[in-house]
Amino acid sequence: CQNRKHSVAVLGAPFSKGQKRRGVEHGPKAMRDAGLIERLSNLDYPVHDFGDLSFQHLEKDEPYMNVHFPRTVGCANKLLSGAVSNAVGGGHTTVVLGGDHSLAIGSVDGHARHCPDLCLIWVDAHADINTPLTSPSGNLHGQSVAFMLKELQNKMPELPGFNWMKPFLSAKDLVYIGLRDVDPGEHYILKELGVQYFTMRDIDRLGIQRVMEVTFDHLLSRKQRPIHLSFDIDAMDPSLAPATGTPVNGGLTYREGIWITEEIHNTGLLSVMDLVEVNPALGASREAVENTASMAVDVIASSLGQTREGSPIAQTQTLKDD
Ligand code: EXY
Ligand code: MN
Ligand code: MN
Ligand code: MN
Repeated sequence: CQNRKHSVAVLGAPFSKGQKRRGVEHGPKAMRDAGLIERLSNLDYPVHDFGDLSFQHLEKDEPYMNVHFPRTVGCANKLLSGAVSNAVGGGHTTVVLGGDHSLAIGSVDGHARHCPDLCLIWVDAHADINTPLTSPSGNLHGQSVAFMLKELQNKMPELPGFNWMKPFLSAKDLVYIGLRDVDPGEHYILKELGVQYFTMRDIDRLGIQRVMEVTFDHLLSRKQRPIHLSFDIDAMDPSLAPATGTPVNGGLTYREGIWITEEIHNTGLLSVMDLVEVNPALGASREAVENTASMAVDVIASSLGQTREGSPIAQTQTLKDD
Protein backbone atom coordinates (compact mmCIF):
# COMPACT_ATOMS: atom_id res chain seq x y z
CA CYS A 1 0.00 0.00 0.00
CA GLN A 2 2.15 2.87 -1.22
CA ASN A 3 1.24 6.42 -0.33
CA ARG A 4 2.23 8.26 -3.47
CA LYS A 5 -0.38 7.67 -6.15
CA HIS A 6 -0.03 9.02 -9.68
CA SER A 7 -3.44 8.32 -11.13
CA VAL A 8 -7.11 8.30 -10.22
CA ALA A 9 -9.54 5.42 -10.73
CA VAL A 10 -13.29 6.10 -10.88
CA LEU A 11 -15.64 3.20 -10.08
CA GLY A 12 -19.42 3.55 -10.38
CA ALA A 13 -21.47 1.59 -7.86
CA PRO A 14 -25.12 2.00 -8.94
CA PHE A 15 -26.52 0.26 -5.92
CA SER A 16 -29.68 1.04 -3.93
CA LYS A 17 -30.75 -1.93 -1.81
CA GLY A 18 -29.26 -0.58 1.41
CA GLN A 19 -32.44 1.51 1.67
CA LYS A 20 -35.95 1.47 0.26
CA ARG A 21 -36.26 4.52 -1.99
CA ARG A 22 -35.71 4.16 -5.72
CA GLY A 23 -33.31 6.33 -7.72
CA VAL A 24 -30.02 6.37 -5.78
CA GLU A 25 -28.68 3.79 -8.28
CA HIS A 26 -28.62 6.67 -10.79
CA GLY A 27 -26.15 8.65 -8.68
CA PRO A 28 -23.05 7.68 -10.71
CA LYS A 29 -24.70 8.85 -13.96
CA ALA A 30 -25.81 12.13 -12.35
CA MET A 31 -22.23 12.87 -11.22
CA ARG A 32 -20.77 11.93 -14.61
CA ASP A 33 -23.40 14.11 -16.36
CA ALA A 34 -22.35 16.96 -14.07
CA GLY A 35 -18.88 16.79 -15.65
CA LEU A 36 -16.97 14.75 -13.07
CA ILE A 37 -14.45 13.12 -15.42
CA GLU A 38 -13.65 16.40 -17.24
CA ARG A 39 -13.13 18.16 -13.91
CA LEU A 40 -10.76 15.48 -12.69
CA SER A 41 -8.91 15.52 -16.01
CA ASN A 42 -8.04 19.17 -15.38
CA LEU A 43 -6.04 18.11 -12.32
CA ASP A 44 -2.52 16.95 -13.01
CA TYR A 45 -2.74 13.14 -13.19
CA PRO A 46 -4.32 10.56 -15.48
CA VAL A 47 -7.93 9.53 -14.76
CA HIS A 48 -9.13 6.00 -15.48
CA ASP A 49 -12.90 5.66 -15.56
CA PHE A 50 -13.65 1.99 -15.00
CA GLY A 51 -17.37 2.53 -15.66
CA ASP A 52 -20.11 1.08 -13.48
CA LEU A 53 -20.06 -2.29 -11.78
CA SER A 54 -23.07 -4.46 -12.49
CA PHE A 55 -24.61 -5.91 -9.41
CA GLN A 56 -26.54 -9.14 -9.30
CA HIS A 57 -30.27 -8.96 -8.80
CA LEU A 58 -31.30 -11.65 -6.31
CA GLU A 59 -34.89 -12.79 -6.80
CA LYS A 60 -35.38 -14.29 -3.38
CA ASP A 61 -34.01 -12.17 -0.58
CA GLU A 62 -36.33 -12.29 2.41
CA PRO A 63 -35.63 -9.96 5.35
CA TYR A 64 -33.47 -11.44 8.09
CA MET A 65 -34.75 -10.26 11.48
CA ASN A 66 -35.66 -6.68 10.60
CA VAL A 67 -32.88 -6.26 7.99
CA HIS A 68 -33.93 -5.71 4.37
CA PHE A 69 -32.17 -7.26 1.33
CA PRO A 70 -29.27 -8.77 3.31
CA ARG A 71 -28.09 -11.15 0.55
CA THR A 72 -28.33 -8.52 -2.19
CA VAL A 73 -26.36 -5.98 -0.15
CA GLY A 74 -23.82 -8.56 1.01
CA CYS A 75 -23.25 -9.88 -2.50
CA ALA A 76 -22.88 -6.38 -4.02
CA ASN A 77 -20.37 -5.40 -1.35
CA LYS A 78 -18.31 -8.51 -1.96
CA LEU A 79 -18.04 -7.54 -5.64
CA LEU A 80 -17.21 -3.92 -4.78
CA SER A 81 -14.59 -4.96 -2.25
CA GLY A 82 -12.76 -6.92 -4.94
CA ALA A 83 -12.96 -4.02 -7.40
CA VAL A 84 -11.66 -1.46 -4.88
CA SER A 85 -8.91 -3.80 -3.78
CA ASN A 86 -7.80 -4.18 -7.43
CA ALA A 87 -7.90 -0.44 -8.08
CA VAL A 88 -5.87 0.35 -4.95
CA GLY A 89 -3.49 -2.50 -5.80
CA GLY A 90 -3.08 -0.95 -9.26
CA GLY A 91 -1.70 2.17 -7.61
CA HIS A 92 -4.72 4.43 -8.17
CA THR A 93 -6.30 6.88 -5.79
CA THR A 94 -9.79 5.43 -6.03
CA VAL A 95 -13.14 7.22 -6.18
CA VAL A 96 -16.30 5.16 -5.62
CA LEU A 97 -19.53 6.75 -6.87
CA GLY A 98 -22.70 5.59 -5.08
CA GLY A 99 -25.22 4.37 -4.71
CA ASP A 100 -26.39 4.24 -1.14
CA HIS A 101 -24.05 4.29 1.84
CA SER A 102 -24.23 0.52 2.48
CA LEU A 103 -21.61 0.23 -0.26
CA ALA A 104 -19.00 1.66 2.11
CA ILE A 105 -18.84 -1.81 3.66
CA GLY A 106 -17.28 -3.23 0.49
CA SER A 107 -15.36 -0.11 -0.38
CA VAL A 108 -13.58 0.18 2.97
CA ASP A 109 -13.14 -3.62 3.17
CA GLY A 110 -11.44 -3.71 -0.25
CA HIS A 111 -9.26 -0.76 0.72
CA ALA A 112 -8.29 -2.44 4.01
CA ARG A 113 -7.24 -5.62 2.19
CA HIS A 114 -4.48 -3.58 0.57
CA CYS A 115 -3.93 -1.06 3.33
CA PRO A 116 -4.67 -2.70 6.70
CA ASP A 117 -3.48 0.38 8.59
CA LEU A 118 -5.96 2.76 6.95
CA CYS A 119 -8.02 5.28 8.91
CA LEU A 120 -11.60 6.30 8.13
CA ILE A 121 -13.13 9.78 8.00
CA TRP A 122 -16.95 9.56 7.79
CA VAL A 123 -18.60 12.81 6.73
CA ASP A 124 -22.36 12.42 7.22
CA ALA A 125 -25.45 13.78 8.97
CA HIS A 126 -25.84 10.21 10.28
CA ALA A 127 -23.53 7.85 12.13
CA ASP A 128 -24.55 4.73 10.13
CA ILE A 129 -23.49 2.63 13.12
CA ASN A 130 -26.75 0.84 13.98
CA THR A 131 -26.49 -2.93 14.35
CA PRO A 132 -29.25 -5.17 12.94
CA LEU A 133 -30.56 -5.20 16.53
CA THR A 134 -30.62 -1.42 17.13
CA SER A 135 -31.69 -0.33 13.62
CA PRO A 136 -35.06 1.46 13.64
CA SER A 137 -35.50 1.06 9.86
CA GLY A 138 -33.82 -2.23 8.95
CA ASN A 139 -31.96 -0.34 6.21
CA LEU A 140 -28.34 -1.43 5.81
CA HIS A 141 -27.15 2.04 4.74
CA GLY A 142 -27.69 3.04 8.39
CA GLN A 143 -25.49 0.15 9.60
CA SER A 144 -22.35 0.18 7.41
CA VAL A 145 -19.85 1.15 10.12
CA ALA A 146 -21.11 -1.55 12.52
CA PHE A 147 -19.99 -4.23 10.03
CA MET A 148 -16.45 -2.84 9.97
CA LEU A 149 -15.73 -2.45 13.68
CA LYS A 150 -13.85 -5.14 15.56
CA GLU A 151 -15.31 -3.91 18.85
CA LEU A 152 -18.85 -4.70 17.67
CA GLN A 153 -18.07 -8.21 16.44
CA ASN A 154 -20.00 -9.98 19.22
CA LYS A 155 -22.96 -7.59 18.87
CA MET A 156 -23.50 -8.53 15.21
CA PRO A 157 -25.75 -11.45 14.26
CA GLU A 158 -24.53 -13.55 11.33
CA LEU A 159 -26.36 -12.08 8.39
CA PRO A 160 -26.90 -14.08 5.19
CA GLY A 161 -24.75 -12.55 2.42
CA PHE A 162 -21.97 -11.33 4.71
CA ASN A 163 -19.94 -14.44 5.54
CA TRP A 164 -17.18 -13.34 3.09
CA MET A 165 -16.07 -10.52 5.41
CA LYS A 166 -14.72 -9.97 8.91
CA PRO A 167 -14.55 -6.71 10.87
CA PHE A 168 -11.21 -5.01 10.27
CA LEU A 169 -11.34 -1.52 11.82
CA SER A 170 -10.72 -0.29 15.38
CA ALA A 171 -12.96 2.43 16.82
CA LYS A 172 -9.91 4.64 17.43
CA ASP A 173 -9.20 4.71 13.67
CA LEU A 174 -12.52 6.38 12.84
CA VAL A 175 -13.64 10.04 13.00
CA TYR A 176 -17.11 11.39 12.16
CA ILE A 177 -17.78 14.91 10.93
CA GLY A 178 -21.19 16.56 10.45
CA LEU A 179 -23.45 14.43 12.68
CA ARG A 180 -26.90 15.79 13.52
CA ASP A 181 -29.28 12.81 13.40
CA VAL A 182 -28.09 10.00 15.66
CA ASP A 183 -30.38 7.21 16.94
CA PRO A 184 -30.35 6.30 20.67
CA GLY A 185 -28.65 2.92 20.01
CA GLU A 186 -26.02 4.67 17.90
CA HIS A 187 -25.37 7.28 20.58
CA TYR A 188 -24.83 4.49 23.09
CA ILE A 189 -22.34 2.72 20.78
CA LEU A 190 -20.41 5.94 20.02
CA LYS A 191 -20.03 6.69 23.74
CA GLU A 192 -19.31 3.10 24.75
CA LEU A 193 -16.53 2.74 22.15
CA GLY A 194 -15.19 6.26 22.70
CA VAL A 195 -15.42 7.15 19.02
CA GLN A 196 -14.12 10.60 18.08
CA TYR A 197 -16.93 12.53 16.46
CA PHE A 198 -17.81 16.11 15.60
CA THR A 199 -21.50 17.03 15.43
CA MET A 200 -22.70 20.18 13.67
CA ARG A 201 -22.82 21.71 17.15
CA ASP A 202 -19.12 20.92 17.63
CA ILE A 203 -18.41 22.56 14.26
CA ASP A 204 -20.38 25.66 15.36
CA ARG A 205 -18.37 25.78 18.57
CA LEU A 206 -14.85 24.98 17.37
CA GLY A 207 -14.92 26.07 13.73
CA ILE A 208 -14.16 23.69 10.87
CA GLN A 209 -10.44 24.50 10.86
CA ARG A 210 -9.99 23.32 14.45
CA VAL A 211 -12.19 20.28 13.80
CA MET A 212 -9.85 19.17 11.01
CA GLU A 213 -6.77 19.79 13.16
CA VAL A 214 -8.15 17.58 15.93
CA THR A 215 -9.23 14.96 13.35
CA PHE A 216 -5.71 14.65 11.93
CA ASP A 217 -4.18 14.79 15.38
CA HIS A 218 -6.39 11.88 16.41
CA LEU A 219 -5.75 9.77 13.29
CA LEU A 220 -2.27 10.70 12.07
CA SER A 221 -0.19 11.96 14.98
CA ARG A 222 1.35 8.57 15.76
CA LYS A 223 2.01 7.63 12.13
CA GLN A 224 1.17 8.67 8.60
CA ARG A 225 -1.36 6.26 7.14
CA PRO A 226 -3.74 6.00 4.19
CA ILE A 227 -7.05 7.83 4.54
CA HIS A 228 -10.42 6.49 3.46
CA LEU A 229 -12.92 9.34 3.10
CA SER A 230 -16.54 8.22 3.07
CA PHE A 231 -18.55 11.31 2.12
CA ASP A 232 -22.35 11.15 2.33
CA ILE A 233 -23.80 14.07 0.37
CA ASP A 234 -26.45 14.49 3.11
CA ALA A 235 -23.68 15.90 5.33
CA MET A 236 -24.10 19.08 3.29
CA ASP A 237 -26.97 21.40 4.09
CA PRO A 238 -30.13 20.37 2.18
CA SER A 239 -30.14 23.80 0.51
CA LEU A 240 -26.95 22.70 -1.29
CA ALA A 241 -27.75 19.01 -1.75
CA PRO A 242 -31.51 18.50 -1.74
CA ALA A 243 -31.62 15.37 -3.94
CA THR A 244 -30.86 12.77 -1.30
CA GLY A 245 -32.87 10.17 0.61
CA THR A 246 -32.50 11.32 4.20
CA PRO A 247 -31.89 15.10 4.25
CA VAL A 248 -31.45 16.78 7.65
CA ASN A 249 -31.56 20.54 8.19
CA GLY A 250 -28.59 22.43 9.59
CA GLY A 251 -25.81 20.81 7.56
CA LEU A 252 -22.37 21.83 6.37
CA THR A 253 -22.03 25.07 4.44
CA TYR A 254 -20.38 24.96 1.04
CA ARG A 255 -17.20 26.42 2.51
CA GLU A 256 -17.11 23.98 5.44
CA GLY A 257 -17.55 21.04 3.05
CA ILE A 258 -14.78 22.26 0.78
CA TRP A 259 -12.48 23.07 3.71
CA ILE A 260 -12.79 19.46 4.89
CA THR A 261 -11.84 18.07 1.50
CA GLU A 262 -9.03 20.58 0.86
CA GLU A 263 -7.47 19.70 4.20
CA ILE A 264 -7.75 15.98 3.46
CA HIS A 265 -6.09 16.53 0.09
CA ASN A 266 -3.33 18.55 1.73
CA THR A 267 -2.33 15.59 3.92
CA GLY A 268 -1.25 13.78 0.73
CA LEU A 269 -2.69 10.62 2.28
CA LEU A 270 -6.09 10.25 0.60
CA SER A 271 -6.21 6.73 -0.81
CA VAL A 272 -9.90 5.94 -1.42
CA MET A 273 -13.04 8.07 -1.27
CA ASP A 274 -16.75 7.28 -1.56
CA LEU A 275 -19.33 9.85 -2.64
CA VAL A 276 -22.75 8.44 -1.83
CA GLU A 277 -26.50 9.07 -1.53
CA VAL A 278 -26.97 11.40 -4.52
CA ASN A 279 -30.52 10.46 -5.59
CA PRO A 280 -31.60 12.15 -8.84
CA ALA A 281 -35.16 10.80 -8.43
CA LEU A 282 -35.70 12.85 -5.27
CA GLY A 283 -34.97 16.39 -6.44
CA ALA A 284 -38.05 18.66 -6.49
CA SER A 285 -36.85 20.06 -9.82
CA ARG A 286 -34.20 19.51 -12.44
CA GLU A 287 -32.24 22.34 -10.88
CA ALA A 288 -32.33 20.65 -7.46
CA VAL A 289 -30.84 17.50 -8.97
CA GLU A 290 -28.18 19.42 -10.90
CA ASN A 291 -27.19 21.42 -7.82
CA THR A 292 -26.79 18.22 -5.79
CA ALA A 293 -24.70 16.49 -8.46
CA SER A 294 -22.59 19.60 -8.93
CA MET A 295 -21.99 19.82 -5.16
CA ALA A 296 -20.86 16.18 -5.25
CA VAL A 297 -18.47 16.88 -8.13
CA ASP A 298 -17.00 19.87 -6.24
CA VAL A 299 -16.43 17.68 -3.16
CA ILE A 300 -14.65 15.02 -5.23
CA ALA A 301 -12.53 17.49 -7.24
CA SER A 302 -11.51 19.30 -4.09
CA SER A 303 -10.56 16.03 -2.35
CA LEU A 304 -8.31 15.30 -5.32
CA GLY A 305 -6.54 18.63 -5.37
CA GLN A 306 -8.66 21.26 -7.05
CA THR A 307 -7.88 24.47 -5.19
CA ARG A 308 -9.65 27.78 -4.73
CA GLU A 309 -6.48 29.70 -5.53
CA GLY A 310 -6.04 28.05 -8.92
CA SER A 311 -3.11 26.04 -10.13
CA PRO A 312 -0.07 27.40 -11.96
CA ILE A 313 0.36 24.38 -14.23
CA ALA A 314 -2.24 25.08 -16.96
CA GLN A 315 -1.29 28.77 -17.34
CA THR A 316 2.50 28.67 -17.25
CA GLN A 317 3.07 27.69 -20.87
CA THR A 318 0.84 30.42 -22.33
CA LEU A 319 2.50 33.09 -20.21
CA LYS A 320 6.01 31.90 -21.12
CA ASP A 321 5.17 31.89 -24.82
CA ASP A 322 4.15 35.57 -24.76
N1 EXY B 1 -30.27 6.21 11.45
C1 EXY B 1 -31.32 5.91 10.51
C2 EXY B 1 -31.38 4.41 10.23
O1 EXY B 1 -30.50 3.69 10.68
O2 EXY B 1 -32.30 3.99 9.58
C3 EXY B 1 -31.15 6.69 9.23
C4 EXY B 1 -29.93 6.31 8.46
C5 EXY B 1 -29.76 7.11 7.23
C6 EXY B 1 -28.47 6.71 6.61
C7 EXY B 1 -28.02 7.71 5.66
C8 EXY B 1 -27.15 7.34 4.65
O3 EXY B 1 -26.63 8.10 5.85
MN1 MN C 1 -34.55 3.57 -11.85
MN1 MN D 1 -24.50 7.75 5.38
MN1 MN E 1 -26.48 10.20 5.87
